[in-house]
Amino acid sequence: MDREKALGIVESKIKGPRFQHTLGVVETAIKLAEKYGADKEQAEIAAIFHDYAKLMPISELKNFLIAAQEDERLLLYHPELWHGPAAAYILKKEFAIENEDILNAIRFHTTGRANMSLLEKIIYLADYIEPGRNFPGVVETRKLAKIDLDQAVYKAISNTISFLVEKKAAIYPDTFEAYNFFILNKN
Ligand code: DGI
Ligand code: FE
Ligand code: FE
Ligand code: FE
Repeated sequence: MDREKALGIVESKIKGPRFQHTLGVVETAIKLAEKYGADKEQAEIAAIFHDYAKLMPISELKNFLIAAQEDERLLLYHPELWHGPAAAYILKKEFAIENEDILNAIRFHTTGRANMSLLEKIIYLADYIEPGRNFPGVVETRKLAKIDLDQAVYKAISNTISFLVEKKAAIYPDTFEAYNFFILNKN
């Protein structure tokens, strides 16, 4: 699918600030792909669609997770975690996007997971550091992104976990496993 068509599909679904965020993720993901040697077109498509399902009603998201035979634990956690897996399912079913790495980058963009692929890391990080973001720690993470991809992704994940602990939110196992993977494999 080409860029313009993909952007049109997404814009009709998520207008306004959420679409501006998506454009920021696209720009950032392409830069990271260039820097770290990932496929730029794959990064672009994954970034364009990553939040495609963000504004869907929870009941609809839930039906997509069931249809996709997604990990049932997701349903026990916050619905914020559902839009990535739902978007991956819809892309495959409705838009015939078959590339598993693109689908997984979208699927895991909120939680991360252990042993993420290069493309998964790029989308996770681009979502965190795109120019419109202003979380505490984002400036530091942007600096790291220019030097070391793994350190930057680790920083984004550990910031997210601290943020979740602070607001007493449940932490999904994939989020912890992403964090642990970087700690255990640090050299
Ligand atoms: O969709 P976006 O807002 O662009 O970003 P996102 O898909 O990365 O979602 C970010 C939100 O998800 C953020 O508020 C933190 C939250 N999140 C990430 N991992 C977990 C989580 N929330 C819970 N409850 N548990 C997690 O493990
Ligand atoms: Fe998202
Ligand atoms: Fe994110
Ligand atoms: Fe996003």
